[in-house]
Amino acid sequence: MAAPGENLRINGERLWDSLMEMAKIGPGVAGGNNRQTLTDADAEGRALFQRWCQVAGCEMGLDSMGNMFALRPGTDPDALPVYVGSHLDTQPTGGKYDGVLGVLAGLEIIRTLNDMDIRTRHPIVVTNWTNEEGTRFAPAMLSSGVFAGVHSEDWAKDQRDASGARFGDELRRIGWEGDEPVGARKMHAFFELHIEQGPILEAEGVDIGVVTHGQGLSWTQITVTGRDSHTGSTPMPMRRNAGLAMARIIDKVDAIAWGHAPDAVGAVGHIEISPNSRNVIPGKAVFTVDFRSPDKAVIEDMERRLREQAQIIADDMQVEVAFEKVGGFDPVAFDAGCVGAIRDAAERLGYSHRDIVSGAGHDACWIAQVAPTAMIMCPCVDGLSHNEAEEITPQWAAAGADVLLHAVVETAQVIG
Ligand code: HGY
Ligand code: MN
Ligand code: MN
Repeated sequence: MAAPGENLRINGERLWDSLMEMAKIGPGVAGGNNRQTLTDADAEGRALFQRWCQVAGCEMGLDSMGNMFALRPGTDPDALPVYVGSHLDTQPTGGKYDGVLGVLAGLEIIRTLNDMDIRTRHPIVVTNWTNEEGTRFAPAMLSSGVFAGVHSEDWAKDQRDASGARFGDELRRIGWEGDEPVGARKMHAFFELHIEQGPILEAEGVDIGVVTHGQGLSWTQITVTGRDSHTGSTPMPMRRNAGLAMARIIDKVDAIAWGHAPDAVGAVGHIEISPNSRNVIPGKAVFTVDFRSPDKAVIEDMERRLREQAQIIADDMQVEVAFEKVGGFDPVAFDAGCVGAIRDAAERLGYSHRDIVSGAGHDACWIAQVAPTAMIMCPCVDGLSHNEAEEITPQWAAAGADVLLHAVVETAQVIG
């Protein structure tokens, strides 16, 4: 396939303006975003993205999980489309670029091809995957997981947020439940541009991460049940303190991850304690353990150690402990052909690049199960993400989008 000329570049200013415009929707309290999935802010961001896609001449498809697909026709109607995209939903204290860069860089590719009147044989489709973050409704990458056949649609739509709201009801309430059967679409390839969300590229002064693999993830929700009682009048030996048991288990999570240094990671970011009253020994604690590693056997070993050690703590403290796997996926190797197209594009465009394993999970990790898939990463300042202070530079955004443009256009085959 003929490679595009190295002078084929996106319009970095236009991309940056679109990122800043989208960032106005669902603002956080410290300069980032709180545009959680299926909220009114999510609906507003979707509407803006749809308007931009329509102005760019795309036809918008919408499936029954709310996944959005903006199609730019190719010259061969029988050719499977090349998909590009990511997610517009954010963490509650999220940044302006996590996911959003990948969606709007996809739109920028369409805008650039329109400007230059370039036609491709394969159609190109820009995608917004619903609920990548998994923060309001677990698990992460929920709708790309349904698309890839990993989760059933019914199970996904029955997921509930902390207030008890049901995913399917919220999707319908915001008016973004489509008729298209989820997963019906077939892809020629899928490319996702994403900020690294870690420190490696910036520390090494490298413009482009050529993502060869995504590390695996495991989410175990633990429920500890003790007994509510008075913090003042209950003698220490009589207490069945679910909060203290949780604290001791969380300490073990950290030690288990360190036990598999340097690649494994572990933390607890979600904690619910009840009755959460200053003068009541907590009788219940619910929390989610997040383990990750590039090695599946290490993830399984960390899960096993967690259950063993949590059970010992529970028995010792006379509390009950229950475990529920609420999310996870195996380490994924991306498609060598797509990875090569990305690496060649970075080389052709003169951007420094290095192979990298994704520390975070992405929709591409599920889509890799149904189509040749690969990812591109750009650096982020101090490697910080899932924090309102998340920052990138316009140059990093443009470099990532240029490489995405070349990889997509080469794969979609330029006709003229
Ligand atoms: O959890 C993740 O890795 C992603 O940010 N949803
Ligand atoms: Mn993301
Ligand atoms: Mn994220």
